[in-house]
Amino acid sequence: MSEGGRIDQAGSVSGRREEMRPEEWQEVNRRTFLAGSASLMALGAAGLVFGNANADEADQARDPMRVPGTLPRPYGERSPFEKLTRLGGAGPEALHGWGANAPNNFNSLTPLQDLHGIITPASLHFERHHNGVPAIDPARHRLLVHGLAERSLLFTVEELKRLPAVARLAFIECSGNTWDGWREAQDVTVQDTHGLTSNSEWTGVKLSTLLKAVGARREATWMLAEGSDASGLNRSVPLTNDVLNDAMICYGQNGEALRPEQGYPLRLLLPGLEGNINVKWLRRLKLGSAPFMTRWETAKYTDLMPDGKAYQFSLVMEAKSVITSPSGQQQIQPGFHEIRGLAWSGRGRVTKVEVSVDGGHTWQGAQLQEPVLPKCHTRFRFPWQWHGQEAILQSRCVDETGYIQPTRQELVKVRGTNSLYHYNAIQSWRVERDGRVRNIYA
Ligand SMILES: Nc1nc2c(c(=O)[nH]1)N[C@H]1C(S)=C(S)[C@@H](COP(=O)(O)O)O[C@H]1N2
Ligand SMILES: [Mo]
Repeated sequence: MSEGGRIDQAGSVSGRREEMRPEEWQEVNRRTFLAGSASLMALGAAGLVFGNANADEADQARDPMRVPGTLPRPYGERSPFEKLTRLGGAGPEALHGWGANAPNNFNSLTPLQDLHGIITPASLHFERHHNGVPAIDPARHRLLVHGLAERSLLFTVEELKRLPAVARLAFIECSGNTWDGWREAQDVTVQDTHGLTSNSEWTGVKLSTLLKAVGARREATWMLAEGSDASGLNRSVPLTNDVLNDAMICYGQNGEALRPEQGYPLRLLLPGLEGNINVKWLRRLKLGSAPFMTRWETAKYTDLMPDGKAYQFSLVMEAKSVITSPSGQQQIQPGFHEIRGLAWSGRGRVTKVEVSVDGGHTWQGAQLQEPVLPKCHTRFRFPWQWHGQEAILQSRCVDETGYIQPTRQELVKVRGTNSLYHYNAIQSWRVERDGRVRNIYA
């Protein structure tokens, strides 16, 4: 190679590669470690060990600078070193839900403890199927909109994609999320307790666009939404102003088509409302003037109150937050930790998250990471020094309506413990003297 780093006339890049000598590597490693420990000591992080980049013989054979890399792939995959997975979980619905004995009645949980930011990769979005994932050919799929309207319309997926589109970020949370709180499950991870919530960017057509197209009647105050899976899940949706503003029929998730597990090719998105009503594999919307009282909203997806009455159509997912690290079953070392977590509310934006490291005696504001969007996961951070003493870590969320996430005691006082769904109390993680983290019910 010639000097200069120019591209010559033949178009090949010329220039010299400036390489580090082994002595330089050693010097840099020593300095990096010292500088690193000095600056982290300022944060109180003595004891953090840095990986040694020193190149021994074996490492040299693997040196990515000495062999050409691989070619681009038609469809990307994560690094083979990344092992994060969803986890099958028998949630309250799989155990007690409608069709508990149906084949492929299944939950899977998002690994919240190791995710960054607010987007859940589609491949790690939690799943809830009452009868497995159907294989649907989008060319043959139809959406029927009918009932209390001037006309009935049958849409192909392509026709829906031609209509004006909208996109937004929103979480979907199963109302059975955090049911561990009702039954006081012991020694569980945050994936076990809170993994039935995920957050995506969704693209589709506004429901209101379709209601205009069919000429919905004034009396149409409810809508039946029906899925085309083997469970034939169907739910009544109240056509409130909030729903009319928010509801979408989605075909896009995080920039590509919905995953089969999330309802390919079409799903109903009702931001802020319980997961169950976000009907997947959507095939029919029927307008009516009263709820349709399907088995899903009478026999199941109701909340049994202390007086023995069942609360129906408890659809809104109230404000919730959780510290995702440190969290259940993790092992921490003394020193600096950034407490990290997620907060969300089905009623709008999160306005404040407070963190307690002393079991709720004192609270301090956490930093919210932008963007803070309505009905969307919001990430929070809080710097913390752990000196090896027992600590109880908690977070509590306040939303734009002024609602404050309750303690377990406050929640149980109103709701009793007969429910399976809609548990949103403050989560407590106890850090034991040896650094082991365990969930407790404070
Ligand atoms: N057609 C149909 N829609 C469905 C379901 C289903 O089993 N069939 N499960 C519901 C439940 S209980 C939840 S919590 C959400 C889960 O959505 P996800 O699997 O995309 O996370 O989908 C809802 N929509
Ligand atoms: Mo659910």
